[in-house]
Amino acid sequence: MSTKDSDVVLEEMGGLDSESLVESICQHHLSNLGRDYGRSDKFSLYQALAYSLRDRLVGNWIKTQRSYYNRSAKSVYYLSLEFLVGKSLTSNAINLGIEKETEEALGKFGVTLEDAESAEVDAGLGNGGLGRLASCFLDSMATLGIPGYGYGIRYEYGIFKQAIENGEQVELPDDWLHSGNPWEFRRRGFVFTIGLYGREEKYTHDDGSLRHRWTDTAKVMAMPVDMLIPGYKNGNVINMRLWEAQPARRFNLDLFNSGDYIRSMEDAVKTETISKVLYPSDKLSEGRELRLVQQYFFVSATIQDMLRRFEKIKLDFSELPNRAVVHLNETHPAIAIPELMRILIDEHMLNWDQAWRICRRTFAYTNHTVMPEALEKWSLDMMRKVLPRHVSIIFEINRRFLEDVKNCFPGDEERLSRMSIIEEGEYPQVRMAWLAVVGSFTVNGVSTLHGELIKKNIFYDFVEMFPGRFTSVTNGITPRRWLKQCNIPLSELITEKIGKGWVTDLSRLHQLESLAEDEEFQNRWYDCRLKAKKKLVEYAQKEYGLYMPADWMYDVQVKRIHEYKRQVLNVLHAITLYCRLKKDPSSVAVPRVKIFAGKAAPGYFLAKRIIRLINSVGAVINSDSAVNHKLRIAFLPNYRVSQAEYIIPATDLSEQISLAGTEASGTGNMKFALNGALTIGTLDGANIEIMEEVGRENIFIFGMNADEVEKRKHEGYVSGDVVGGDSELAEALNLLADGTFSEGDRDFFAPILDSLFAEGDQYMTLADYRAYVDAQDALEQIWLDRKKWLKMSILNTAGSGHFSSDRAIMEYATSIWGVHPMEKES
Ligand code: 26W
Repeated sequence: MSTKDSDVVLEEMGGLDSESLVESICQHHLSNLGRDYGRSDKFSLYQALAYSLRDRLVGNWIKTQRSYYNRSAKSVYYLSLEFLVGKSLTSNAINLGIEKETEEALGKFGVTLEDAESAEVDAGLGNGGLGRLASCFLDSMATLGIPGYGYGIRYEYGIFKQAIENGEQVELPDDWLHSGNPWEFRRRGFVFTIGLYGREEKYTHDDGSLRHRWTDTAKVMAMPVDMLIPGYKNGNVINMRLWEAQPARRFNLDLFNSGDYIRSMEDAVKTETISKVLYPSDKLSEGRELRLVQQYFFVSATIQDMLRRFEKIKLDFSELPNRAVVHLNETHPAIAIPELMRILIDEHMLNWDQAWRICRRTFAYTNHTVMPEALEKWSLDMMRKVLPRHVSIIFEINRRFLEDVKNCFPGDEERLSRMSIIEEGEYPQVRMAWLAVVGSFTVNGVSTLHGELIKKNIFYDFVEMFPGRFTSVTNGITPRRWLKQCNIPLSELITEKIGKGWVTDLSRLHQLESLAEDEEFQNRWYDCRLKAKKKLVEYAQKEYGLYMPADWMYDVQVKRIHEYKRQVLNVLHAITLYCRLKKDPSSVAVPRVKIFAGKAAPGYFLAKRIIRLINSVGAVINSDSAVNHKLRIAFLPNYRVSQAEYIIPATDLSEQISLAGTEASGTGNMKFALNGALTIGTLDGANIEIMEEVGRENIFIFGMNADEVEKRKHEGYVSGDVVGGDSELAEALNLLADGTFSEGDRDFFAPILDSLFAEGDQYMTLADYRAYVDAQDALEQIWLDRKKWLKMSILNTAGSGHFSSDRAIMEYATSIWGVHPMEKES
């Protein structure tokens, strides 16, 4: 069959009308599920519909991939150890442009799209912001027609499931693949071999040159598992390729033949652990061998896949940077730099300078955090054991780099040790961030402030050497999932007023500005917001038995639990309101429910204690009839993408209260503002840009800015000093200490109090307390002025256009990657 004939098949993979969908759903019940469609249920309908949508994506996926190939377009390889996908059913229906038809088709089976999606399990292959950003970026690349691929690991277990028992976090395995994944294609025939361990060997090549090779390695196979990512109504479908580890051979034949059957099986089991589980920490760099193996495993498979494609077009390797750009999402995939060097030098016999010139033009690196603990460093000993050849390449990169440093800054010995990729000491370490900076042509931060801060602190020495290398691209979020999909009433109202163009050109939301004071529009805006709140009420009641009256203010802080994000500051405010209400039940004007959600890294003791604090304070407040008519606390267990889709549209007040200078960007902050929540926040990360976009008068900014934080630290901040002058703060802290929230156990919250006093209050929670409480008091007055609040809410949505991931991806494409949107093939 010629390609032309088969293209007929591509077109025939399924009609987009509701009748064709009904037919497909029935067919998949028979062919894939082996079930009677007359006895379908939510789960079978979800699965059959997912297969039906996949049928409708795959033709366009093949066409998209072919057109990259036919045009030899330069493509982006977005390497990320995390993708926080969430659910795909509704999102794929929307991007295919068949949401209505899908609803109609499901209606024939007596369920809604929301019902069917409730049977889908979140793909939670990430920890938080960094992973969700990667997924928003793929949505935008597909939507804009930027040629590219997402690459990562197909973890068998994603981020743990959080249960709350006695107010405490309990971690449960996330067995997300338990009932299969209808979205993926597992490509058993397309595996790559990955080497590990072994040793480096010198030898003389036939041409007489002295060469190196990596030998005696253990072998693991990487099998691609593809998930299709459609663009919004444009026929593009890009690929997210996740690698699954498999034993090199079902049986290790040597061992098998020598009769050691059990040991050969043990080896197989060991290799399968590589893609078993996502590391659940977004704080400490783990330093574990398995994590390094995960990183190398997916990087090596990806670079091989990239070179396989490049070699098909039969160009000189020097052309590689004109055909591919490898984007490193954090340093997690930075081992790609020595890996590409190794392949070019050892396997393709390029000399060092040729190979290095190629590498230096191929990689770009995004930094996502200023926390020094999160900067990755690998023990040199461990790395030498796992990747001996790469270590020697890193040494050579470092040796040449330090030569350059010496030439640039003669006589500056200290600088050499600061800038060395190898950190000397009793236990020498490889500094992955330095490796990423040296090996990339661009390094970017994720907000304007963050971009400036990393230049001023962690990368200061490098900026002096490579001033042009550093930049920033402010993060963004996809307006498809984070407005159109999760907030249907509001998005329909917006479309009615300004047309549907905002979905792919979010800056058009500015047109709402002229309606901000229109009373009729405000009332309709209010109705939409109320609908979203009622939807959350129902969800929280059904899933968790929580009660939250829809006419109260929803004051929301949902994100990973971290000291720097200062959930404790929010709790101190809750305790202050509690104290006021105890003294005078009419002293608090605005009824509010403080909603919290978020996971703590399993090994992060204090974060777990903070979860317990939130729940304990909540238990006391919620059951006290003297206060619970005005104040409640709700902790929603197991925060995840699909839960965020309920919470965010229902939020009145978005808490973005990190210590200035600590949150690189934040992306939740953008999702809330887009949906019309008002922000109470510090001048941190992208909050600053949100303020600039929505207007200083439409956001509640409080506390120290990053410069003031620095100054205060420099002067010598003593947290105890602020308590004396603030009786409300002193009272709140006393209640924490005297056992009020811990059934009389005075020691229970001591670790939290110690962090605020004995350990110096690193995140300056107490220093910002008064400004925070004052800002809360002031915003209550605005809440009471309903018209004013609604106006501000509308102006927040209107000013959020800048935070589309489409804008962010266009910035990457033009100012970093040098790639262009594909014109549609005629
Ligand atoms: C090595 C352990 C580890 C794992 C993950 C360290 C650090 C991370 C991530 C960098 C943490 C993270 O998700 N950072 C967040 O990235 C978002 C997307 O750029 C930003 O919006 C957040 O501010 C930043 O905290």
